[in-house]
Amino acid sequence: MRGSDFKKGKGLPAIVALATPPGAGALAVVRVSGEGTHQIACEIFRAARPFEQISPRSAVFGKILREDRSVLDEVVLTRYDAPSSYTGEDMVEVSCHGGVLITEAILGLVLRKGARLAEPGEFTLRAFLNGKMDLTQAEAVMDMIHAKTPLALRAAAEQLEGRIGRETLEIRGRILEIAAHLEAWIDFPEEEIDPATGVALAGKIRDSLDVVEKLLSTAGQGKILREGIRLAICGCPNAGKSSLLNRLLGYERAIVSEVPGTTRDTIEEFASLRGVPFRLTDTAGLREGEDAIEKEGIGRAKKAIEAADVVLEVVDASTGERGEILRCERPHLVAWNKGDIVSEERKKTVVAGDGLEVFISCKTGEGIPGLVDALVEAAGARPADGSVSFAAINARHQACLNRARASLLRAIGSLESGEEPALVSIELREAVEAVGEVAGEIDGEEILGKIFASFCVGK
Ligand SMILES: Nc1nc2c(ncn2[C@@H]2O[C@H](COP(=O)(O)OP(=O)(O)O)[C@@H](O)[C@H]2O)c(=O)[nH]1
Ligand SMILES: [Mg+2]
Repeated sequence: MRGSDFKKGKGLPAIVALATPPGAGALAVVRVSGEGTHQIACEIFRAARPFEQISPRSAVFGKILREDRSVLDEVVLTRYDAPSSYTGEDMVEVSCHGGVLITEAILGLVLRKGARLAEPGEFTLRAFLNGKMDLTQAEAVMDMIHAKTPLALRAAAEQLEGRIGRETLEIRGRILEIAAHLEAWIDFPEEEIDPATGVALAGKIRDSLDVVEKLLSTAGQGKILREGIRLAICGCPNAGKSSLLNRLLGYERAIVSEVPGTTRDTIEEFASLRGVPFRLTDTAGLREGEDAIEKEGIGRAKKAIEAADVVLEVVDASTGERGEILRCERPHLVAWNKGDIVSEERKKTVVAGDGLEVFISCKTGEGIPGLVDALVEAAGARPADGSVSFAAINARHQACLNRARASLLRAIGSLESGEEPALVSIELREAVEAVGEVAGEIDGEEILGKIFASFCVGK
């Protein structure tokens, strides 16, 4: 985003970007949006009908011509007229053949005609500035693109539909109303707030606080859906940690060997377990390291264990040997491995039965589904009532709502201790501002620029 472009409304200069990933493919899409887009299209596109006669929101087959009128590519061009487009501006989308040179040549041509390269997230920023979507919906676009599991995708789709934005704007409206009510007194300083009204106002603030807290309670879900649960697989050398990683992934990612100390570095891989995103880390077995590299690997293993949301200890049930595990507050599961080579009798004596210990065999697959259930449960990926909350806030929303919560609590405190209405009103105004920021009531291009800069180019 360029500072000078940052004016709410129409008339921002044309930007162009490749909307599809770079590289060879059947098709690629080049997107152009902003002032002058249709003029550029008139100059570079030739079809059976002139560009001016193409109706909005229709796709037309034609040719992209270089300045010397030679044919660059045969394409399908879709025309959009403001405000009925993704950005709310005049736009065209060119579906060309997906070659690196072709897309570069089309981009170059559009740039020479006066557009500039779009910055990351700039199309979506314009959609936001033109009131096509609120900020939570803009963020949902990115969440959808980056969703790694079906659950994450559903949550993003729900957010794209606008639920979080609507809920926060509704609370904002309610707090604003209470503030206005209060400020009516401030204008007549001789009048005191009578206690009954004070209690009623505090009750109303508490109602808003409840909604804020309900939204805040979805933050954990949101973090899981967006970032995944960090699971550290640890235990003694040769317990079967790497075998278990491969089992959970469904392919042979880590080297499995009977030689203890084979895994020297930590290996991190993403897995979708029952639709819940997990970041699995296979670690070096915890023991007194034989050499410098293994020692370094063990150091990394300890760091991975410290950073994990859930710790999974693998124990070789045929030996029962258990090494040093870093005890911590986080859920700790024990998987007794190699169930295929221990007797049923021994299994009975080993499993403590507190629900966090399971018998498995990486060789036969025995017990793996049960382990996966236990992992999903230990991670708290599903709320206790078994439902999955699909409107889960992100870290930015959480920060805004925490500020709002603190202000509302202070407002209630001030009101109950009979302080000046002006003080309560200041707190309420702060809460209004903080809640409003969730959906994008933000002053300042810098903050918006930061939010959109994490998007990808062409979106
Ligand atoms: N019988 C049997 N052997 C296993 C099982 N899981 C792993 N192993 C063997 O145990 C050895 C160590 O496995 P590995 O996954 O490399 O252990 P790590 O050092 O903990 O990563 C290898 O020879 C594996 O084939 C199992 O469930 N049953
Ligand atoms: Mg290993």
